[in-house]
Parts: sequence; C-alpha cells; structure tokens
Amino acid sequence: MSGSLRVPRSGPWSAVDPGSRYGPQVGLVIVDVQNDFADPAGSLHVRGGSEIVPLVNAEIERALQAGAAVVYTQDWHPAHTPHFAGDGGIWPAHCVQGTWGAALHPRLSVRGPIVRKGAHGEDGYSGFSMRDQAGGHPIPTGLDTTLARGGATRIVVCGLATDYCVKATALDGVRLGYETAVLLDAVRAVELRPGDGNRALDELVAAGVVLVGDRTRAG
Ligand code: VGL
Ligand code: ZN
Repeated sequence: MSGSLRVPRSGPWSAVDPGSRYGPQVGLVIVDVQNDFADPAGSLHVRGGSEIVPLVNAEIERALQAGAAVVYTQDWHPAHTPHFAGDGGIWPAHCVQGTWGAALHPRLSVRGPIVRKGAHGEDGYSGFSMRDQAGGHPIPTGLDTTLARGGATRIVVCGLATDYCVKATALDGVRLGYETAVLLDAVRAVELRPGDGNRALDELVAAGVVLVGDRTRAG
C-alpha cells in the first residue's frame, strides 16, 4: 500500500514567527493577568507583571486578525481555601472573588471568554483543571472544551506566573494533545525560591513546549 496512514495536518507550526503564529487552529490563552499578580499593590505581586500587558494586548490583536480564539483564565478563590496560608496552603490570600485583586488588569484588552478556576475552594494551578478539596481529583475548568469547540489544536500561552499557572497550563496543554508554545516576553515568574522561573522553563522544554523569544525576563 502506498501513501501515509497519517491524517493530513496543516503542516508544521512556526510559532516562533509572529506572522504565522496564529490561525483558526490556534487558541491564545492569557493566564491570570489579574491585579493581585500584575499590580505592585497586589497581594501576590509578580515582579514585572504589568510590563507584559502591552505585549499581551498586541498578541491578542494579532491572534484575532488571523482568526484564532482568545481565552482568558482568572484565579477566582473564595475568602477561605486550602490554597491560602491561613487555611493550610502556601499563598497569601489573593484573587478573592469579586475583589479588586481578582479583577483582570485594567489595561488588558478583553476580547474573548473568561474561564475561572478555584471558585469552590479547589487547589491547583492549571487553567485546564483544578484539584478538589478531598481526594485531589482533577476537575476540568471548561478551558479544554472552550478551545476545542473553537477548533484549536495548538495553543499559545502567556501571562502570570511562569513558575505556577503558566507552567501548569502549558504542561496540561501538551498532555491534552495541543501543540503548545509559551511567549517568553509575555510571562513573568513569582520566584518563591530563586531559580524557580528558569527551572519551570526547563520543564516546559522537556515536555515538548516551544519557547518563543528571550528567556532573560521570563524566568
Ligand atoms: C498563581 C500562585 C497561586 C498563578 C495562582 O496564577 O501563577 N500562583 N495562585
Ligand atoms: Zn491562586
């Protein structure tokens, strides 16, 4: 028998080239660009967090022009959750539902659906899934169905923070079968421990994520 058994694909993805990065098969995922992370007055400020906003907005424009879907995630915690230090977790209270800190950054251009995570006290970092409070079972957030419904087979991830929600979202993207790229100019790390950002980038490369751009400020 001649010919390939492979289902025809649209050819290799050159995510590195901004001119060919987006198309109808691509979803741009903007992770947690919220005041508590991006604003210096936020309770879990990520250094350089607000610097990424103009770059993210430019990507959103580029994505929409090329027919790609744009989806936002939002950390959306109740006042008490095992995610917070006061309730057994490791983080100061942040992104509490309905507060200023949980709001998306005021200069972020919001042009697509928002997927919230942690709303019922679930723990975890991925935009795709949360861990329930009891057994640690993964619960899907709706991001996968939102992207798949739009026809995305590839995702471009940016936002906050490199070493937590960006990393977990990109790794889940690979696990779910998306070709996945991360935009290094448009991510920043929390760095609870120095070096966490760079280690996160190494994990992403090992998992097959395409890193686009310069690592210096991303990690
Ligand atoms: C995040 C820590 C706690 C993030 C969320 O968006 O990266 N980090 N909750
Ligand atoms: Zn959180």
